[in-house]
Amino acid sequence: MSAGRVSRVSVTPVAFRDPPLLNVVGVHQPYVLRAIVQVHTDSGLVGLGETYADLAHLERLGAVAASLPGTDVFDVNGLRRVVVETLGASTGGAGASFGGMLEVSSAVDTVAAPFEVALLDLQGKALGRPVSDLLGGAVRDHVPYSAYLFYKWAGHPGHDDDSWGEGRTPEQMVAQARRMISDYGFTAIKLKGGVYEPRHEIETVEALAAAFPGHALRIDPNGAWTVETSIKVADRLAGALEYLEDPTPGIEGMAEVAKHTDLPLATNMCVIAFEHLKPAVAADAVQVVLSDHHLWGGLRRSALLGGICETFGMGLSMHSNSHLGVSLAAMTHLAAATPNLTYACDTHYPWKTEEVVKPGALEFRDGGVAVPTGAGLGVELDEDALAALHEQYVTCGQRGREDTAYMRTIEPGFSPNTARW
Ligand code: GKR
Ligand code: MG
Repeated sequence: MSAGRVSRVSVTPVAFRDPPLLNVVGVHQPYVLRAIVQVHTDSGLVGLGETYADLAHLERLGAVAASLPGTDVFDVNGLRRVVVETLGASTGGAGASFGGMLEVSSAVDTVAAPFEVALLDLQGKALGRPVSDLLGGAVRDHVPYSAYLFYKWAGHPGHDDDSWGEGRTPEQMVAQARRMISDYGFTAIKLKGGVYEPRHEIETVEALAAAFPGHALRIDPNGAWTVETSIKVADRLAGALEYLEDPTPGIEGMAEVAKHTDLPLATNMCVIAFEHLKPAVAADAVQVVLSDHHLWGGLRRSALLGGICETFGMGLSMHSNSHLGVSLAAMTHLAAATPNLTYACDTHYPWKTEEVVKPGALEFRDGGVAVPTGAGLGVELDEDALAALHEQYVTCGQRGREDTAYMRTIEPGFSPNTARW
């Protein structure tokens, strides 16, 4: 079938429920906002993409959506040109999508990403081949993911407890891990830290290591610790962790920590764009980069990141924000077709109770997801679910990711945790 040209593009913001997961900047709000992109062609195909949905991002997505008709579905470089021309000089403020955790200097990559994924979905549908084939071919047919643990409240204030209950003590965190592992078979565990005193978080990791021997462990405090604290944590947990993720902020800080430990340091915070690779490599600041196609400009540019990591002998893992099934499909195809992505990828998927794709194509089993074999991304939108989650977006009252502001409605004196030791 001919792929044709883009005839129409829609961008639909949706909201899905999220538990009160804690992190260094605060707590997850009751809903996660995402945008579902549908790119229609004059040959009758529809390609899918998924991305963030704060207001500044939605406005940019809308402007690109209006400029895209006429683009050849195989012209991914043409898409980028459209994005650059549409955004012009106004590319600032892209950090709004990350709840205050990241400074993103240009919105070009975050805006281009969902459209690029949709074009690849269309190419695959036209050719009758999965997206992983378009990325060079799957080198694995099952992509491992990690059990992503969060300290959490038992429920959102004013609401019933959720089914996970409180996650605060090491025992509660072991129970959280046990449920995720028994439900999905994960063999890697990531603990989101930066919430409590480092000593408490270390004890949690030690309890996890004792409860799940042989599982690969990581902790990620999102840059909450000083260099000194990070070095102490690295010393104490050296035998327990496969990598230590973003213990301290910035390339310089990470480089200083790296000088004092053999434990690989990983990041999705200080290397978040191609321009950060040169200084990070020069300083030997990080040994593992977490890719993320939503942030790095799409699947092909993420594959390029994989090549750069290979060139410089750095490992590759994958970062996740809260997401739905269109993103999970894209992440799975990318990981399947990236030979040096050898760590289990992150996913927030187990925390989610609502979905926009039809069931069946993406199942977590044996610690991961089988790579969809259908054409394109291999997932189909459930139009009724999309409409319901869009309605939820309209009525939920949230218009951005505001972990700190939400936390302050509950703990007025809260300021992002910079725990010292
Ligand atoms: O969902 O609270 C969260 C995470 O902290 C997320 O925002 C981060 O981007 O998953 C993340 C990470 O730093 O690895
Ligand atoms: Mg991280």
